[in-house]
Amino acid sequence: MADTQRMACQQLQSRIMTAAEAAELIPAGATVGMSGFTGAGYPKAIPAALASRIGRLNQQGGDKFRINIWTGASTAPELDGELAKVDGINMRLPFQTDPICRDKINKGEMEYTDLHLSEVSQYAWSGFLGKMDIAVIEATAILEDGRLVPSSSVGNNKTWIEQADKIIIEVNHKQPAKLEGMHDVYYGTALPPHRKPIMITDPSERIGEQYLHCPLDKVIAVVETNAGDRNSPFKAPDNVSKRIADHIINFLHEEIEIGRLPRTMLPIQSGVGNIPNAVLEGLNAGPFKNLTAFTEVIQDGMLKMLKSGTLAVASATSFSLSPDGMEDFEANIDFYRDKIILRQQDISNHPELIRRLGVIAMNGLLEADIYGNVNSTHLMGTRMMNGIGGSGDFARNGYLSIFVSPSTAKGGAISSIVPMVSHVDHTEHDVKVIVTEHGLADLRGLSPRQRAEKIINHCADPEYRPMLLDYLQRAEASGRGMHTPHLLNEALSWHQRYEETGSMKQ
Ligand code: 0RQ
Repeated sequence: MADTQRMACQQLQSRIMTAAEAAELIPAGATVGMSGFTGAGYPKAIPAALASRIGRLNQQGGDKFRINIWTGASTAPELDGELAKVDGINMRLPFQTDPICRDKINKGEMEYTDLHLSEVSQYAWSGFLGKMDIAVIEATAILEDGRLVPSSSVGNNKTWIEQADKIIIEVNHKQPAKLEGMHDVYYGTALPPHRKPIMITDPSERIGEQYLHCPLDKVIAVVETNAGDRNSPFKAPDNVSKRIADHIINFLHEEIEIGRLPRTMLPIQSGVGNIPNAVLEGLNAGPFKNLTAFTEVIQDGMLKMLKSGTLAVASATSFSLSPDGMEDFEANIDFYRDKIILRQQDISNHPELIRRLGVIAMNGLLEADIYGNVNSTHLMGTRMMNGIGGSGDFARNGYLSIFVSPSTAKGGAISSIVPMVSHVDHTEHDVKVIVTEHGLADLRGLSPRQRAEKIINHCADPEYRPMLLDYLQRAEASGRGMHTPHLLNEALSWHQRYEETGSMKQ
């Protein structure tokens, strides 16, 4: 596609305008569906233009100008950060990672609802969230007939385009033109009782179309941009990440030897971050060939695996690449094109597909308790970190759900293994394996007390082990309930101690 062909739709030529002009079309109180998933494919110009308008208006006093923002997942400082800075966000959903947003949420100045990412479009379709006024969607190009070539994420864009009364499109000339053809947008979804099976039996299968349909009469503005995605660098895997990765890789080898995993493995899902990236690097260094990924996000490690042949195909909804990863992707896009499929997030994270394919899910945790319940969202039970994201979609429905974390945080002041988690995202019934740098606890088929022994002895930091064993023994001795023994007046005392003294240590 030549650059001049990025805006091939004649009918929309008259609606081309500046970001500031387009931002004027978004009224106070609007619910706006924006594109964007893990720092990819978000609108680059309109959010900042809107933030500067909101900032001006809010300085004049009177009622605050705020909007509700729904996205695919996290975006970037240019969107969440700019709008949060001017207090322009009322309700934010379904996932964010922005420090300014996080601060506002935790001060009670912004509403936030974090949702399972597979479920967001169903919520919108069912009317659970109210009406969407405007969709602001980044595209790589607009075809002659008005269909959109999606950009570096698909996320909820199909749903936002369908649900919104009005649509604004940002055509980003910086997005590689050769993204065209990588997407698979499925138009067969429906609400119950009209649902049909989703016919994917292998991550490589395509069931949809390469483009997003876009009703031209709803398009009120087109803005041309030329800016790259957020693309944050990854830290090189440190010793802790490498040890966690080694435990997982040894475990997967053992599962193959025992015959509980096929030699070709099963499709992998990997959360974003340094530990998951280290696991991917570890898999890449091993003997595996032609693996598949059925995941949300394609990160640097997956590109390396595709290049080496460790991975044959990756199905996701978005990229989350470092600057080096992006450079490699653009330079070798012809190689990657038929090995990467970007789907909407209600398909990339679909429980039916995750269960059918038997996905091996690997996600991060903030804290786990001795019985295997996992908190991946709330710091000390009250303050939001990021959100559940897709971890619940994959953890509950995966063949194996593995949760990873360093055994301590804040220089050892916090133990990641605690008597009782201060918030539950993934219950003991969903969590199959927990891994820290000290070891791996395979919890399958164990009773709560057996799980506790394993988690404490395999995963907890040695400094915290005696405290955890002491808690367990005293809870058992209390004679209250021997199925899941707890001392109710002490179960959250470690968190309380941290809040009061800055350390969980006694
Ligand atoms: O803060 O850097 O200020 O010290 O939390 O901790 O160990 O660097 O972990 O970056 O891998 O994130 C669960 C948040 C882990 C992530 C979570 C502090 C710690 C540090 C980060 P500092 P780490 P990671 C796919 C799947 C939910 C969404 C998900 C996440 C900071 O994995 O958001 O899985 N998961 N999505 O010091 C207080 C504790 C702590 C703690 C760590 N117990 N209490 N602070 N920290 N443990 C992607 C999508 O869904 C889109």
